[in-house]
Amino acid sequence: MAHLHTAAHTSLRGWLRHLAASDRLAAIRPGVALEHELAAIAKRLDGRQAALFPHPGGHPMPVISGFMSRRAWIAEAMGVPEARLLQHFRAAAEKPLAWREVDPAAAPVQQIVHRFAGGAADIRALLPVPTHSEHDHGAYITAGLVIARNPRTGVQNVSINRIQIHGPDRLGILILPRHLHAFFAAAEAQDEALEVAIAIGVDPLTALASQAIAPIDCDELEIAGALHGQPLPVVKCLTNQVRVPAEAEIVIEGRLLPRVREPEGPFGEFPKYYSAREEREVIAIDAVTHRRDPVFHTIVPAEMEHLLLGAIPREATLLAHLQRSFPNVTDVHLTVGGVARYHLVVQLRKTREGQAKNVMLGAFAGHYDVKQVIVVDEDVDIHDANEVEWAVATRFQADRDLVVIAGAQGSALDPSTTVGFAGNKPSPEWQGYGAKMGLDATKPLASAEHVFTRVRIPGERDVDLAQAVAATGAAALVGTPLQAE
Ligand SMILES: [Mn+2]
Repeated sequence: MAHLHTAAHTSLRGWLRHLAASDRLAAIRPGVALEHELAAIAKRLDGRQAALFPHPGGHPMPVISGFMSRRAWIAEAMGVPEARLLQHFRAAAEKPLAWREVDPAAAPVQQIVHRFAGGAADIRALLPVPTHSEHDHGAYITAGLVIARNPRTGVQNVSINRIQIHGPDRLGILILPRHLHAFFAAAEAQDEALEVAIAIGVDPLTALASQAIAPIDCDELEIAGALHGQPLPVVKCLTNQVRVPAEAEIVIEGRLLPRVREPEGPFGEFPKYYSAREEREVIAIDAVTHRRDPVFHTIVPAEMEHLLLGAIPREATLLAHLQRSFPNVTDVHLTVGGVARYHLVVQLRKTREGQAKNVMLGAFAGHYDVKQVIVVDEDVDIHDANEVEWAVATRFQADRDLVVIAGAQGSALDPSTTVGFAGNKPSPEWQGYGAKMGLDATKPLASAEHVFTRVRIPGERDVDLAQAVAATGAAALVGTPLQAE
């Protein structure tokens, strides 16, 4: 189905109705178990249909999963052709649109309020939080947009962090050394808590915007506004100063506690391995607000929704980064097999010999997670793994076209970087220490006639199979089995 420049989908419920109308939303039988069964069903439908779970574990609040599990769906939510996905995201990230604050009365997310003071509420009873993978410590919020304010400037940051349910009013959280980490470090240095809000159940474009690789003083909700083509309506939390999407399904209001660490994990992460149980930051819950009939969103870890949410903003950033030095880089793709983080394919309109190696060095510098770069020519479809392998098979020689850089910074979640630490976990400054590999799979600019001419059958692309295939059955032409000798 072709969806050319239509309006962007700015509401989660509108998007779910749109998926339902095109047979992309499966209604699951009521009452599946929150522990493993829900995630198992969502995983089996991953990339084919989103799944809506009524009464999961008997809970009145339904769970939704997998509504962003194809690249084409995300382009459709943006209202652009798939080929324009990265440029469109990049344009929004470069030109954010300030949000618009609305009154609580105009904010669906504050229709129902649960205050937690004095043990008045229990998060475990309020929300249907699934347990996903086999060795996960327990129930995890995996699709929560964590919003916090820079303690110095008040500018907000948005990130998705994994959040473990610790107790009735307590959450554990993994905070990687990025923007939220910097805000909390500043608050903690003053012995102060950091106010946070966790928005669960937002529209696809707001979720995608939260993953933008943006400067620390950029509020990702403004990128959401740019993707929507209109300012995002936000509302002030009831117990703190954080502004949250007014149209969200659910918001948890709370505080990151200074000088408090509690065990969090293990948890099955995007590389399809577990990350270990360690002492990590803790959030105390002050309130939960939600719509009258909320839907709880869960992302099944390491599946397509998780991978694409990370991949598209990274691809957009890497493409912009490369094109600043190499305007003849035409496209990039973080492959699914490379966990949408580690393996990058770059498409290049090569103009000089050796250029592919410069491009791969630029890509390694673009993001430390990038571990392998394959550079191919413009005729190779970088979204087709067979095409990329064909280019490596026929245009690459390891002694000439391979670049290996030893001892560089990589992803701390890549288990192969722990080998050689004799059973001990590497200390933080050695985590992710590993090698980079680049493959120049471009053909030479000059070669003898037909050496690198790709086989093509004239007219192949123009064949109209509906016209070419005869209406009469083939059996009449070849005889039936009974007539055969
Ligand atoms: Mn940020």
